[in-house]
Amino acid sequence: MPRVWDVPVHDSTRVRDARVAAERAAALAGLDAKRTAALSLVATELATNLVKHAGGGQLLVELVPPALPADAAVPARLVQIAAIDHGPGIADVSAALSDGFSTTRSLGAGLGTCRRVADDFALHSVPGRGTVALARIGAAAGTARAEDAAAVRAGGINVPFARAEYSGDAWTWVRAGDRATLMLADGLGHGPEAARASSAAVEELHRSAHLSPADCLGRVDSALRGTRGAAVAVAQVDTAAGTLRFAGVGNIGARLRTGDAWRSLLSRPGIIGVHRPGTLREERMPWAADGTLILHSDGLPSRWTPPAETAMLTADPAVVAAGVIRDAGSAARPVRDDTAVAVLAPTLPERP
Ligand SMILES: [Mn+2]
Repeated sequence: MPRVWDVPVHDSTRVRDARVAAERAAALAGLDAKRTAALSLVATELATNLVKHAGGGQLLVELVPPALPADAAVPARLVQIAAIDHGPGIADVSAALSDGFSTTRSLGAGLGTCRRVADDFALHSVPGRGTVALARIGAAAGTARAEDAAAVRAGGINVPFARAEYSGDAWTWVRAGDRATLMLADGLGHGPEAARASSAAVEELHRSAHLSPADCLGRVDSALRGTRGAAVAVAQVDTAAGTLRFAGVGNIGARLRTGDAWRSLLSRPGIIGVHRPGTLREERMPWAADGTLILHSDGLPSRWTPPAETAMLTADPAVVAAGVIRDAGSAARPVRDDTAVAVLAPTLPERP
């Protein structure tokens, strides 16, 4: 089930909470002592930075599939830490990532060390708007390498309603040959029963990724019988054919960027596992080499603005997801449900 630690970090007493969350997630992901220590160091540094530089923020710790997955029926799980703030931002990101850099003469490890010990590390900052810092550490180093990657990568962020332990939303992705399949499921309501439904959908996708999106949905529908059901959308990119196929049932938002324009992909009414439509229809469209696809649950306000700036669009997909959630939120629109955002984007030839 999608266990997420949502740690508000507004003063230094919460840095310990961040570290404890990272250590619990490390245990769940089966990290050894060395990798657990690395993760703990990253959590401490990112949480400390939230307090010192951003006036506080949010630290999300969860288990995710790798951004560049190997072909595998059983997905590797990494621990992902995302630190999200509305602070003043970092004027010079590359300087902040260099070893020994400190704006407050801290004795902390520094972001340069975080980048070195993490399997993936990304930092996106806009002066005046805030910063997203993201790290992933898995049980074994180098499980996915850029050079053997498919042309796409994926990432996401999952925020449980009211800081619950489990999110009723879940997302995953899996590769089968030239096909990369991204799925987002929103279990009806929230809490553990919703989480059970969306986790069942994730497990089924890993058995069905060789199928078309409509057939995946059919399998997921069978797998979810007896659960309370879920809204589910499946998007499949065939990188060799340059096509995207999409099928969704229930309230999952989907936006596709082609060129500079974003369009919505529509799901059909229904609840997977409870009452599915008689025919599961697929939409098929070209997938541009620089395309970006964003799937989201209805915890995100329906009116949100997709990212436009290149630095964000070329960032790690989970950074894109974190930015979408951060920039869609406002005090005037309190969140009333779990919120998950999953992003499929091109793999960059050169990663920082
Ligand atoms: Mn929902």
